[in-house]
Amino acid sequence: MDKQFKRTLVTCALPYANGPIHIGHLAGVYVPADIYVRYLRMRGKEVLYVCGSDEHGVPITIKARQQGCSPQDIVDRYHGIIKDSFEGLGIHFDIYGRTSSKVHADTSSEFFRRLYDAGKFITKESEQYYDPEAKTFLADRYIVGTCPKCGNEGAYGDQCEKCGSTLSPEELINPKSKLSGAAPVKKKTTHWYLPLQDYEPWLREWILEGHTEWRSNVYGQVKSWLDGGLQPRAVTRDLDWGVPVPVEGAEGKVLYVWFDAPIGYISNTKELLPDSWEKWWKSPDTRLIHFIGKDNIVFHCIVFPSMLKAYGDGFILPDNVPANEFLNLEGDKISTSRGWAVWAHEYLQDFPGKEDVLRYVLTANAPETKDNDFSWKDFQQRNNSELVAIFGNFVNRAMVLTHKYFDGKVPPCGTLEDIDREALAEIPALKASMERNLEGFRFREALKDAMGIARVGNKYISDTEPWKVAKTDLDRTATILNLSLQICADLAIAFEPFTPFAAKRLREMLGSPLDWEVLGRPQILPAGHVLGAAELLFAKIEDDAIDRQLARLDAIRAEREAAAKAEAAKQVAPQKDGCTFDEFEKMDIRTATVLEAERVPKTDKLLKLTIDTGIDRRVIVSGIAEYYSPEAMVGRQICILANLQPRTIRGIESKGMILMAKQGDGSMRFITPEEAVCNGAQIG
Ligand code: B3M
Ligand code: ZN
Repeated sequence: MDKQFKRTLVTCALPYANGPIHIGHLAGVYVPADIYVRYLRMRGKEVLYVCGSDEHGVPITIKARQQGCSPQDIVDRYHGIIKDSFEGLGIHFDIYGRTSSKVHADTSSEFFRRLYDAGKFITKESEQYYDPEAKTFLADRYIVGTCPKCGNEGAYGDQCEKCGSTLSPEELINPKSKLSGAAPVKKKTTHWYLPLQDYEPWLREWILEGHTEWRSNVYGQVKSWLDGGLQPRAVTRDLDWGVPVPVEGAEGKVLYVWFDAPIGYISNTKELLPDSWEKWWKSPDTRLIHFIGKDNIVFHCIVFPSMLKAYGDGFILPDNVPANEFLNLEGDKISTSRGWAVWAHEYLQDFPGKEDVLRYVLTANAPETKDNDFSWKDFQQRNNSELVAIFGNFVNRAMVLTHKYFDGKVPPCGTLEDIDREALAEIPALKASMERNLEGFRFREALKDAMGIARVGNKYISDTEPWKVAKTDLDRTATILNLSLQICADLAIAFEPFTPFAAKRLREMLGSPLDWEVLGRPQILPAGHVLGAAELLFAKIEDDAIDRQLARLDAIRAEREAAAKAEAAKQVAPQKDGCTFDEFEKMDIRTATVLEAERVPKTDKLLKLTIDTGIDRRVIVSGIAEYYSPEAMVGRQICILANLQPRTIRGIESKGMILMAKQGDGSMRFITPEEAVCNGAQIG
């Protein structure tokens, strides 16, 4: 790590308080940030760890409207749930603030005003959609209509959630306001814009030349934005929820949520440290790190830095922005609207005492360089065969044997053998690698290093078999257990950033505080040191717990598929080309009754039906076996096209065709007269 910095300010993206947080958020932002902060603290660094809820923006107002409550009710509810989820997972920010606070309103308002006074904004008049009945401008999300791409009638003015297309309100067919149902009209409105293009040369120099060490996904996104040419960005909106624009003539306007939210990092710091916040934001000795997801890169690398630059006054810029890619769930994109997610607060309820397991699995599979997948089977497997079988098992053996043979006291270390020296030699190398990886934001690799120490310990104790040696040589047993306990102490330190709950229990078992510096040193725990009672660090996760989670997801999938099918079934084919009455008259359509029915062997779709047509008994082969069983057909009255030319299907001569109603999803139902009629009645 760069020596020039005295302290580190770590921020995590402020979650929108319009829903709970899920594993995608945790893996993308909060677990890696927490690992980093815990590591820095173990190394004795001065760190401030800031987050809070993002409580403005249109989605919150929509949710409030849907639920018939105020936006404040919504943010109060989710702020509480999110805050508790973080605490539950051991993610303890120095402050978890909120952008609906007074300090935030004052700070962001002052920020805007200063840029305004300094002439840093331009104004632009544009035409925006307006609801003439509700008498308010409409955000794109507030306009619904038919998607021009897929025909979904509930598409939003910014996106169709069914086909995923990005839309603009102009493209919607038959647009309507969500507020009143009225057709929106265009109306002129004026907004303030930050002319980002003015900052382009400076951004190029600062990031493209100055921060080549940033992750390639982050650097690459910044480069493509800059190469594509920056445009002025509106920093205000016509909305009634947010921080009012603090200038004359701006009634009904608020700061755009992406203008005020990053200022939330500053205001939350101010809220916590009203007298000393500036040392965290305005000192070149402070290193600022933003942990975010990839969809937030442009705001943290281009927009917010340009705002800070425009403001001046010594504000520092991020030294790194380790943005992660996305986490999928069981092979599908996480989707809050479809419920396709694992929610943090539900996980904490379903798996009490297993906070570390989620942290561990999300780190082992962290989407650091590409999108990655979370699956429950992998979750179970990593717990059972890594945390339990390697880390937990090793610690348990070392502890239990020490209690058994040495009364719970660290036994003395005698003469070392090759096998001892080899095991011990691996640890400093793993430590050094872990440090490099943690400082380079490669948390998956760092976790592998930590797990490497557990593997060394587990292999050492398996190979040396102190439980056998104890029968003949207690001195040698003492040495083996002494070294094993030293490795337990190493693990208590190495795992503190990753699995802090287990690390704490392990430190308590070992009865020793332990700091980073001693990791890998010989004889961390002196001979004679008294250990606490042995307890299991991790417990096996059984199939039923996993099956319950999978069943929940299966139900969501089934529901989604059923909805998609029902939707497809509704699709109606266009009218065919015209036909003459004579052409129609040629067709002999009449009623008939099914006398016998059987499957055509070796096919899935065909039934062989023997029918009474009123004029004869004949056989028709029909492709309805997917929809009707032979038993269900016998005795049914149907309609047939009697004079269709006979065809031989699978060796059976089929004379005529059964009339079926075919729906958009391909499913079919036969047509039957409303009341029983005689066979052979002509239809026309
Ligand atoms: N609330 C977006 C998000 O959760 C946003 C982050 C704000 S960070 C200043 O993706
Ligand atoms: Zn669509």
